[in-house]
Amino acid sequence: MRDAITGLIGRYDQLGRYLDRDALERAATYYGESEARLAAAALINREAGEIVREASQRLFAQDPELLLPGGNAYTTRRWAACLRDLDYFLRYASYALVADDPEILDERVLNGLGDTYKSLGVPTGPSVRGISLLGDVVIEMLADAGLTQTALVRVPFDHLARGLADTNVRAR
Ligand code: CYC
Repeated sequence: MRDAITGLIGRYDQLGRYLDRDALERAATYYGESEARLAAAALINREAGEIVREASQRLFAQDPELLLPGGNAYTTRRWAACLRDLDYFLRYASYALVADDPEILDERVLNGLGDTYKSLGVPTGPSVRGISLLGDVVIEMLADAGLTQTALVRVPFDHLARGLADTNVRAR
């Protein structure tokens, strides 16, 4: 597991170079964003249950057939697996948010997920929408709390959504 700073220093160490102006600007940006990143992580920690509930309700309102016989979230077991998956996505997004590094999302979440979903018939489109809705809900809650620096909050959700959409394209 890596964060923006260990990644940056590691790259300079490999090159045997001092931290130059680019490196220090990158570090300054990361430290300058720290308050916004921590506020988002704190909100996610506090409201995780509500965020997952709200995102799933929006998803099922958009795609009601998911919950009907033949839908992938039909039966309580699969509905619960879907909420659990959303919870995984949210938790790992919060790690990546604090670290400002997507590596953890690739390693712990995305690797193999496309294949798993494919073999279980979990539909990619609605899963990608669910991830995106998690991001929407987090950003709305942050905005309601008066926090405006929310663009960076989208990044890990977009990374997960794009990664899942891409693995599915490649798997075909
Ligand atoms: C199942 N989701 C699974 C499974 C895995 C994951 C491994 C198969 C094993 C199981 O059921 O537990 C996902 N596991 C993960 C992830 C991690 C992990 C991401 C990283 C930490 O360890 N179905 C829908 C919705 C969507 C959904 C669109 C919710 C957004 O229609 C999810 N995932 C879903 C469902 C299953 C599942 C319904 C059960 C499928 C089945 O058993 O038939």
